[in-house]
Amino acid sequence: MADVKLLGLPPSSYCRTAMMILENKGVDYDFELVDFRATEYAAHHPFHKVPVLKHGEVSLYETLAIGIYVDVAFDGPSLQPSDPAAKAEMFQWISATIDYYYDSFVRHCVTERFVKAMRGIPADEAKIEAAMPVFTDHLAIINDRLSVSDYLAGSEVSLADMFLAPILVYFAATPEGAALMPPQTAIGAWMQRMVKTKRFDEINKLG
Ligand SMILES: N[C@@H](CCC(=O)N[C@@H](CS)C(=O)NCC(=O)O)C(=O)O
Repeated sequence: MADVKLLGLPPSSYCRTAMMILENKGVDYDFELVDFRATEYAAHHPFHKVPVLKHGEVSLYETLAIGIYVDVAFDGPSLQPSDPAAKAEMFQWISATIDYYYDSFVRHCVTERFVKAMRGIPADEAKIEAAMPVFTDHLAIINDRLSVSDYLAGSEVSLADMFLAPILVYFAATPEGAALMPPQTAIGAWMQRMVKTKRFDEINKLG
Protein backbone atom coordinates (compact mmCIF):
# COMPACT_ATOMS: atom_id res chain seq x y z
CA MET A 1 0.00 0.00 0.00
CA ALA A 2 1.39 3.43 -0.98
CA ASP A 3 1.67 6.08 1.73
CA VAL A 4 -0.03 8.62 -0.55
CA LYS A 5 -3.74 8.31 -1.18
CA LEU A 6 -5.99 10.30 -3.49
CA LEU A 7 -9.67 10.31 -2.59
CA GLY A 8 -11.95 11.04 -5.51
CA LEU A 9 -13.86 9.94 -8.58
CA PRO A 10 -11.92 9.12 -11.77
CA PRO A 11 -14.21 11.07 -14.18
CA SER A 12 -13.72 14.34 -12.23
CA SER A 13 -11.49 16.75 -14.16
CA TYR A 14 -9.95 18.02 -10.90
CA CYS A 15 -9.15 14.44 -9.85
CA ARG A 16 -7.60 13.91 -13.28
CA THR A 17 -5.44 16.98 -12.74
CA ALA A 18 -4.27 15.60 -9.39
CA MET A 19 -3.58 12.18 -10.95
CA MET A 20 -1.58 13.76 -13.79
CA ILE A 21 0.48 15.69 -11.24
CA LEU A 22 1.16 12.57 -9.13
CA GLU A 23 2.04 10.48 -12.19
CA ASN A 24 4.33 13.08 -13.74
CA LYS A 25 6.05 13.68 -10.42
CA GLY A 26 6.59 9.94 -10.16
CA VAL A 27 4.73 9.53 -6.86
CA ASP A 28 3.32 6.11 -6.03
CA TYR A 29 -0.25 6.50 -4.75
CA ASP A 30 -3.47 4.63 -4.16
CA PHE A 31 -6.79 5.91 -5.46
CA GLU A 32 -9.83 5.58 -3.21
CA LEU A 33 -13.34 6.03 -4.56
CA VAL A 34 -15.43 8.17 -2.23
CA ASP A 35 -19.02 9.11 -1.63
CA PHE A 36 -18.42 12.86 -1.48
CA ARG A 37 -22.03 13.54 -0.48
CA ALA A 38 -21.80 11.40 2.67
CA THR A 39 -22.01 13.33 5.93
CA GLU A 40 -18.76 11.80 7.22
CA TYR A 41 -16.87 12.92 4.08
CA ALA A 42 -16.91 16.45 5.55
CA ALA A 43 -14.05 15.30 7.77
CA HIS A 44 -11.93 15.15 4.59
CA HIS A 45 -13.44 18.02 2.61
CA PRO A 46 -15.72 20.57 4.31
CA PHE A 47 -17.19 21.56 0.91
CA HIS A 48 -17.90 17.94 -0.16
CA LYS A 49 -15.80 18.04 -3.34
CA VAL A 50 -13.09 15.85 -4.86
CA PRO A 51 -10.12 15.35 -4.80
CA VAL A 52 -8.52 15.06 -1.37
CA LEU A 53 -4.89 14.04 -0.83
CA LYS A 54 -3.67 12.08 2.19
CA HIS A 55 0.02 11.68 3.01
CA GLY A 56 0.79 10.61 6.56
CA GLU A 57 -0.54 13.36 8.82
CA VAL A 58 -1.11 15.66 5.85
CA SER A 59 -4.69 15.93 4.57
CA LEU A 60 -5.36 18.44 1.80
CA TYR A 61 -8.29 19.59 -0.28
CA GLU A 62 -8.25 22.03 -3.24
CA THR A 63 -6.42 20.74 -6.29
CA LEU A 64 -3.99 23.65 -6.45
CA ALA A 65 -2.89 23.05 -2.85
CA ILE A 66 -2.52 19.34 -3.64
CA GLY A 67 -0.48 20.10 -6.77
CA ILE A 68 1.90 22.47 -5.00
CA TYR A 69 2.35 20.05 -2.10
CA VAL A 70 3.11 17.11 -4.39
CA ASP A 71 5.56 19.20 -6.42
CA VAL A 72 7.56 20.45 -3.44
CA ALA A 73 7.27 17.50 -1.04
CA PHE A 74 8.49 14.76 -3.39
CA ASP A 75 11.55 14.13 -5.52
CA GLY A 76 11.04 14.08 -9.25
CA PRO A 77 10.91 16.52 -12.12
CA SER A 78 9.79 20.01 -11.08
CA LEU A 79 6.33 20.85 -12.35
CA GLN A 80 6.77 24.59 -11.79
CA PRO A 81 9.05 26.99 -13.67
CA SER A 82 11.83 28.54 -11.57
CA ASP A 83 11.78 31.88 -13.42
CA PRO A 84 9.58 34.27 -11.37
CA ALA A 85 7.59 35.61 -14.34
CA ALA A 86 7.01 32.14 -15.75
CA LYS A 87 5.94 30.88 -12.32
CA ALA A 88 3.48 33.78 -12.00
CA GLU A 89 2.17 32.97 -15.48
CA MET A 90 1.64 29.38 -14.40
CA PHE A 91 -0.57 30.60 -11.54
CA GLN A 92 -2.31 33.02 -13.89
CA TRP A 93 -3.27 30.13 -16.20
CA ILE A 94 -4.36 27.94 -13.28
CA SER A 95 -6.49 30.74 -11.88
CA ALA A 96 -8.01 31.42 -15.32
CA THR A 97 -8.73 27.70 -15.74
CA ILE A 98 -10.48 27.45 -12.38
CA ASP A 99 -12.43 30.72 -12.74
CA TYR A 100 -13.13 31.04 -16.49
CA TYR A 101 -12.37 27.92 -18.52
CA TYR A 102 -13.99 25.44 -16.11
CA ASP A 103 -17.06 27.67 -16.09
CA SER A 104 -17.31 27.93 -19.87
CA PHE A 105 -16.19 24.54 -21.17
CA VAL A 106 -17.41 22.36 -18.29
CA ARG A 107 -20.43 24.12 -16.79
CA HIS A 108 -21.78 25.42 -20.10
CA CYS A 109 -21.07 22.39 -22.27
CA VAL A 110 -19.55 19.21 -20.81
CA THR A 111 -22.04 19.10 -17.94
CA GLU A 112 -24.90 19.78 -20.33
CA ARG A 113 -23.81 17.18 -22.91
CA PHE A 114 -22.38 14.37 -20.75
CA VAL A 115 -23.35 14.71 -17.09
CA LYS A 116 -27.00 15.49 -17.80
CA ALA A 117 -27.18 12.72 -20.44
CA MET A 118 -25.93 10.22 -17.84
CA ARG A 119 -28.78 11.34 -15.58
CA GLY A 120 -31.33 11.17 -18.41
CA ILE A 121 -31.82 14.95 -18.40
CA PRO A 122 -31.92 16.80 -21.73
CA ALA A 123 -29.15 19.33 -22.37
CA ASP A 124 -30.06 23.00 -22.09
CA GLU A 125 -29.48 23.83 -25.76
CA ALA A 126 -30.12 27.56 -25.23
CA LYS A 127 -27.44 27.69 -22.53
CA ILE A 128 -24.93 25.98 -24.82
CA GLU A 129 -25.87 28.15 -27.81
CA ALA A 130 -25.53 31.34 -25.77
CA ALA A 131 -22.05 30.26 -24.65
CA MET A 132 -20.72 29.58 -28.17
CA PRO A 133 -19.07 33.02 -28.51
CA VAL A 134 -17.44 32.50 -25.09
CA PHE A 135 -16.07 29.10 -26.17
CA THR A 136 -14.62 30.76 -29.28
CA ASP A 137 -13.08 33.62 -27.29
CA HIS A 138 -11.63 31.32 -24.64
CA LEU A 139 -10.14 28.93 -27.20
CA ALA A 140 -8.56 31.91 -29.01
CA ILE A 141 -6.90 33.12 -25.79
CA ILE A 142 -5.46 29.65 -25.16
CA ASN A 143 -4.48 29.14 -28.79
CA ASP A 144 -2.72 32.52 -28.95
CA ARG A 145 -0.64 31.56 -25.93
CA LEU A 146 0.22 28.12 -27.29
CA SER A 147 1.20 29.67 -30.63
CA VAL A 148 4.17 31.34 -28.94
CA SER A 149 5.12 28.75 -26.32
CA ASP A 150 5.03 24.95 -26.20
CA TYR A 151 3.26 24.91 -22.84
CA LEU A 152 1.12 27.43 -20.93
CA ALA A 153 3.93 28.61 -18.65
CA GLY A 154 6.80 28.36 -21.13
CA SER A 155 8.92 25.69 -22.73
CA GLU A 156 8.30 22.98 -20.10
CA VAL A 157 5.13 21.25 -19.00
CA SER A 158 3.84 22.62 -15.67
CA LEU A 159 0.93 22.32 -13.25
CA ALA A 160 -0.99 24.78 -15.45
CA ASP A 161 -1.12 22.36 -18.39
CA MET A 162 -2.35 19.63 -16.06
CA PHE A 163 -5.24 21.82 -14.91
CA LEU A 164 -6.39 22.67 -18.43
CA ALA A 165 -5.80 19.45 -20.37
CA PRO A 166 -8.49 17.24 -18.74
CA ILE A 167 -11.09 19.97 -19.32
CA LEU A 168 -10.21 20.34 -22.99
CA VAL A 169 -10.22 16.56 -23.50
CA TYR A 170 -13.84 16.56 -22.35
CA PHE A 171 -14.78 19.67 -24.32
CA ALA A 172 -13.18 18.28 -27.51
CA ALA A 173 -15.48 15.26 -27.21
CA THR A 174 -18.65 17.41 -27.34
CA PRO A 175 -20.10 18.37 -30.75
CA GLU A 176 -19.31 22.02 -29.97
CA GLY A 177 -15.71 21.25 -29.03
CA ALA A 178 -15.23 19.03 -32.07
CA ALA A 179 -16.47 21.85 -34.30
CA LEU A 180 -14.40 24.58 -32.63
CA MET A 181 -11.18 22.63 -32.02
CA PRO A 182 -9.72 21.40 -35.31
CA PRO A 183 -6.51 19.42 -34.63
CA GLN A 184 -4.30 21.65 -36.82
CA THR A 185 -4.15 24.46 -34.26
CA ALA A 186 -1.65 25.35 -31.55
CA ILE A 187 -4.05 23.76 -29.05
CA GLY A 188 -4.06 20.57 -31.13
CA ALA A 189 -0.24 20.49 -31.21
CA TRP A 190 -0.12 21.10 -27.44
CA MET A 191 -2.61 18.28 -26.88
CA GLN A 192 -0.31 15.96 -28.83
CA ARG A 193 2.51 16.94 -26.45
CA MET A 194 0.24 16.42 -23.43
CA VAL A 195 -0.79 12.97 -24.65
CA LYS A 196 2.86 11.96 -24.24
CA THR A 197 2.87 12.78 -20.51
CA LYS A 198 2.65 9.87 -18.06
CA ARG A 199 -0.50 7.73 -18.35
CA PHE A 200 -2.36 10.62 -20.03
CA ASP A 201 -4.76 8.46 -22.05
CA GLU A 202 -5.51 6.16 -19.13
CA ILE A 203 -6.27 9.08 -16.81
CA ASN A 204 -8.25 11.10 -19.35
CA LYS A 205 -10.29 8.35 -20.95
CA LEU A 206 -13.84 9.18 -22.01
CA GLY A 207 -16.90 7.22 -21.12
N1 LIG B 1 -12.05 24.05 -5.83
C1 LIG B 1 -12.06 22.61 -5.88
C2 LIG B 1 -13.08 22.17 -6.92
C3 LIG B 1 -13.27 20.68 -6.93
C4 LIG B 1 -14.53 20.32 -7.67
O1 LIG B 1 -15.37 21.16 -8.05
N2 LIG B 1 -14.66 19.01 -7.90
C5 LIG B 1 -15.87 18.55 -8.52
C6 LIG B 1 -15.57 17.41 -9.48
S1 LIG B 1 -14.64 17.95 -10.90
C7 LIG B 1 -16.79 18.02 -7.47
O2 LIG B 1 -16.35 17.57 -6.44
N3 LIG B 1 -18.09 18.07 -7.74
C8 LIG B 1 -19.07 17.57 -6.83
C9 LIG B 1 -20.17 18.57 -6.58
O3 LIG B 1 -20.01 19.73 -6.96
O4 LIG B 1 -21.17 18.20 -5.99
C10 LIG B 1 -10.65 22.08 -6.22
O5 LIG B 1 -9.85 22.84 -6.77
O6 LIG B 1 -10.33 20.93 -5.90
